[in-house]
Amino acid sequence: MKLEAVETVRVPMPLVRPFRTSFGLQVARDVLLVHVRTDVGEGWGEAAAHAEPYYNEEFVDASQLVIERFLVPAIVARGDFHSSDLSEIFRRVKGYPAAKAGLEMALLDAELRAADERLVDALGGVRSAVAVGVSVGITSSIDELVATVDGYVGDGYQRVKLKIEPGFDIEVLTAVRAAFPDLALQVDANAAYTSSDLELLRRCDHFNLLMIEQPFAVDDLETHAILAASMATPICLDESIVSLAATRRALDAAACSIVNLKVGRLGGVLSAKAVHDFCFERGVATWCGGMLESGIGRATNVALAALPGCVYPGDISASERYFSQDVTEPFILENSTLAVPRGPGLGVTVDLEAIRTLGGISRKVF
Ligand code: OSB
Ligand code: MG
Repeated sequence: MKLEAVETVRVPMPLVRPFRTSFGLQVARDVLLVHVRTDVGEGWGEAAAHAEPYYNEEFVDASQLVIERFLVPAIVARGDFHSSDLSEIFRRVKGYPAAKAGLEMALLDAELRAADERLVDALGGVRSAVAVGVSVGITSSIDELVATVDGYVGDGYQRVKLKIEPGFDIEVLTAVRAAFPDLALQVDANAAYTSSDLELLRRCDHFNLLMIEQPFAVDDLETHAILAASMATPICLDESIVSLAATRRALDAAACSIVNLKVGRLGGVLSAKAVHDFCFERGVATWCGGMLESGIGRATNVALAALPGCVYPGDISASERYFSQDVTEPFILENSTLAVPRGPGLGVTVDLEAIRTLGGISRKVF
């Protein structure tokens, strides 16, 4: 394939409700899309970095610059290429996994459409619908959280993830578990705790949780391993899983027994698939995480979640849980699942009118 044109598109997308985590509050997504034209056709991708470098080092202004100044020129310099060459072409650029993921997604979309093949089939997905849950942000009161969870359960979500942080944990879990005794429940701390919180976190064993996600810092495998060895609830890593090598180190250190796959954190859906395959061979469960993506990134997440080793519900909610207007046809919840798109490539159609209405700003790169 040969690159003929690239544009980046920034789309301000208000969230239907604020999303608060231990690292910050989001009221809108600053979505970065990548649109490519190649000799075999067009494609769209999403670079799911956030506006600020609070989840990881990357932030969306930087992702856009890296795409424009380094990643696109590297592809152009190569001339003819295949999507499987991209990890090597991008290797010289350190970091910026969301930028790499967005460009790879757009090129995969173009390449697969030309071959009339679906992303889910190219990856080796085995499901036509994927089990999903909802990630619920930190609220200002426990009553508000219970009411919010109740709303999502009413919408049909059968798995809920609660964001926790010091001071918003045990009391919250006690109330939510009392209100929903049978709900599939898990928690995510986004690295908000330290080794002095081990005793507190062990109390999570009382709430029959599917897992505890990333209690400690990205590079603190040791404390994760200490916690994992001393409680029954499985530990899942998100932020720490930045590459295949990091995954191997985490598993060898017994720092987790479940791995969260994220396209924008791992540098693309192909490296997320490689981490999936590695975990699958080692008998380690995986699932697809989310970054509040638009319909473009969401389509990729749904395809990834169809892989056989993705055995826990994904953080891939219906479009309406995030946005009143998406940039593709909306993903709709059916029996706590989302259907895998049927069309070739990512399988979604980008709504240019919606991008315009939302105030999307396009910049020609090449
Ligand atoms: O840690 O999983 C996370 C959103 C943004 C950044 C990090 C995380 C999240 C979520 C929401 O939990 C997942 C989603 O619904 O997209
Ligand atoms: Mg997480």
